[in-house]
Amino acid sequence: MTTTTHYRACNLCEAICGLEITVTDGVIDSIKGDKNDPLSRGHICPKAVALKDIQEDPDRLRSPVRRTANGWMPISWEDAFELVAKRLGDIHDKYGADGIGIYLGNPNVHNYGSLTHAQNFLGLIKTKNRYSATSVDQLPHQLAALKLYGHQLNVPVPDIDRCDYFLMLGNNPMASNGSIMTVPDFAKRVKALQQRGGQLVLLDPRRTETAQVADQHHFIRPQSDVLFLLALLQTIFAEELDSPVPVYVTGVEAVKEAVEGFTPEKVAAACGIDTDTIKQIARDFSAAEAAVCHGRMGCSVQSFGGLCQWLIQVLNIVTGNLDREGGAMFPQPAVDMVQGGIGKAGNFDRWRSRVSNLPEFSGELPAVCLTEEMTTPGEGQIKALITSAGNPVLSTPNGKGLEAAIKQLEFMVCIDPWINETTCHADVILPPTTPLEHDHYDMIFHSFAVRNTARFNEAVLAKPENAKHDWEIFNGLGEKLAERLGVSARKGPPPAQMMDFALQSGRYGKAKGHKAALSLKTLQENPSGIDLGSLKPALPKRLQTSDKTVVLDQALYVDDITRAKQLLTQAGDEQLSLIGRRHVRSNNSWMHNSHRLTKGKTRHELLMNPADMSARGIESGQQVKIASAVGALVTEVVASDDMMPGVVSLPHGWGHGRPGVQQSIAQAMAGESCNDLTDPKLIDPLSGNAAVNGVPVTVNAA
Ligand SMILES: Nc1nc2c(c(=O)[nH]1)N[C@H]1C(S)=C(S)[C@@H](COP(=O)(O)OP(=O)(O)OC[C@H]3O[C@@H](n4cnc5c(=O)[nH]c(N)nc54)[C@H](O)[C@@H]3O)O[C@H]1N2
Ligand SMILES: Nc1nc2c(c(=O)[nH]1)N[C@H]1C(S)=C(S)[C@@H](COP(=O)(O)OP(=O)(O)OC[C@H]3O[C@@H](n4cnc5c(=O)[nH]c(N)nc54)[C@H](O)[C@@H]3O)O[C@H]1N2
Ligand code: SF4
Ligand SMILES: [Mo]
Repeated sequence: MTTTTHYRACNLCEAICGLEITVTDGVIDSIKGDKNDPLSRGHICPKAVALKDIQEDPDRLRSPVRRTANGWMPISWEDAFELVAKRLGDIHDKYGADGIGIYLGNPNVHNYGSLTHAQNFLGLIKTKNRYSATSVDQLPHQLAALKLYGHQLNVPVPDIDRCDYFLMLGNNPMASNGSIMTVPDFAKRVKALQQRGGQLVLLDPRRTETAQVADQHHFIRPQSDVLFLLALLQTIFAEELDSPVPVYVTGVEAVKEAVEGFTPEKVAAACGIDTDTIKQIARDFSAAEAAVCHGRMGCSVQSFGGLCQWLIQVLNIVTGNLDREGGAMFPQPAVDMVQGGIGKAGNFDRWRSRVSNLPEFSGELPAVCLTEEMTTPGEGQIKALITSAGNPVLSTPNGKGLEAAIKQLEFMVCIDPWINETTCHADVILPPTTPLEHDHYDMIFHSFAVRNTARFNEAVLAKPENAKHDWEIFNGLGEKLAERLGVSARKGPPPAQMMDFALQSGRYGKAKGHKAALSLKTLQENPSGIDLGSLKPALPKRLQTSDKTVVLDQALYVDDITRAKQLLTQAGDEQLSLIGRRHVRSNNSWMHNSHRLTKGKTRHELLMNPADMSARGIESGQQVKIASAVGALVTEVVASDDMMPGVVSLPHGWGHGRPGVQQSIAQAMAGESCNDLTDPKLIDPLSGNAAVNGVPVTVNAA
């Protein structure tokens, strides 16, 4: 018996926690936090330990399968690549490139091989029908980054380790470990903030796990953050609490004018927050030594997501908190997607979707368009679908509608380790290696991290014979499709080699003469990672706008303020508002086949305020029917004082009882999918992002 110790960063969520893993004869013994990781400092959560379940899951596919009249049959990699290339090639000939749809799911951005190599295959298909989880998630952040700072990934993040006043909207890092804010060990960092006299103020329609550690929590009516933010700005300007802005910022006067009518008195009822509280937050925020406002899912995946993310930037800027220690700062990672010449700056609205006329963003259309682009006949209709690391049937609005549309496709191929709610409809499934079977460098989330660090790790477990990494699958598919289309194939060196080049030529690399002199080799010698220090001011140099200015008063945003006025008259609305939630033992839709994460009591019930329940004659534990404009479902309800009256919460990612799924543990704790209730018509029209929070529903005893 030989036992070895390995180091690896966890790539399941955005937190990039360092792990220390012991392995005996190819079997994982233990998974613990790596105390020497300069970012996570030993923190881990239960999902990391469940990597063992993923690894050993008998339901996980180990080699490609093909749908036949007699069920799923094994197929060799070579034959699978041939088959996919032939079918896609035929569809390409018959319907053109737009006949092929592409959906990229969330784990792609956690897997650097997918980021470096997906284009070797997907780049051959010049389709307008490209979609991803971005538009059910952080598109409003990327749009604000592009419009204000010139690059879709140039996003400032809260400098939590040095701020004194943290205003948080619609973000639950105690469960999610932060988002567009890579912050492993959020709890310890908040405690430190409080110990130095600072405070955390949270606005959320649910008294969340984060509310429990916050200094103040206020219920806010779903979707009304935009009014709250406008009133904060109005108060700050009216009371002259604003700070001079840097010379590279223009348009403050126009913003001042635009927010003028939104007094706290006017918005209080619509927000569900009293006037004095709004004023106090405005005053405290402005008076703090260093303050920062951050808003996430609750503030982006809703009907004013675009405007909210712009207003948050404006608030940080006019209070002097952009690019200053303790404020909103720009990470400067070793492999820099913004300044390193690697990531594309991005584009917006170069074309529109065929059916709903929604804007493109960086080559992708909003995910809410996917179903209608499959079902609406005409030139450009999707006839085949490629998914990689995605489960849109559970994660995009009106999953039932998408499911029905997928069944009508001529061909579907999925790169995914499991037969789940989406992949069960494929013709071919190509399963990649597991997280612990491939090496890892986090290309994306160092760009959102609250501290600059770098970490590269080798695979923990040997790659099984006949297995392929995601990047090898993309290369294999690319080679065959290029052959079929009569174009030349692109392969590129392995991801680690590409990272070595990027590290060496990057900010901390040999080429720059930096004392850390990062390269793949230096990171291999320091498997717990290298600390590159706290965040440092980066502007105006880091601005990617053509004239190196930040223009605040852009028509796209200022014009949308008019739409916010409609919310003022909606106060007192009798309908219930459906929002989502996350749990530390769950990861979107795909870790419910882990017995470690699903044991104990279920966690996918509807949460509802007791007053709303008694008004409808409903008791805790009862089955209820939830209905929206697109569908209805029956599930159990649990009474919760933590819910704001008028608001109910159902997590997404459940609903594993659908026919065709082959995940035995998940099927046993199936739950229902809240995206069978969410509506593709509910969007943030500014960005095209889905609005899955704030869905009007009715709830009655079933
Ligand atoms: N354990 C775990 N961690 C995860 C994930 C996971 O599934 N499980 N997923 C990862 C991913 S992909 C992401 S994007 C991040 C997301 O990270 P978070 O943004 O922290 O995600 P949520 O927990 O959905 O938090 C959104 C909060 O917004 C509140 N909310 C809903 N509507 C509104 C509103 O209109 N206004 C306000 N102010 N609040 C509102 C909800 O009550 C909820 O508490 O988490 C990542 N980390
Ligand atoms: N109502 C509602 N809907 C939501 C949200 C919400 O809060 N509420 N959150 C939204 C957000 S933030 C997100 S990010 C999306 C997520 O939406 P998706 O990305 O579509 O869904 P996931 O559940 O993350 O599914 C990931 C898939 O990738 C597979 N997978 C895991 N690791 C790998 C890998 O390394 N390689 C490959 N090839 N496959 C892999 C899994 O088996 C799974 O099928 O959901 C969104 N949908
Ligand atoms: S917080 Fe995220 S990165 Fe850290 S161990 Fe948990 S799942 Fe992994
Ligand atoms: Mo996400």
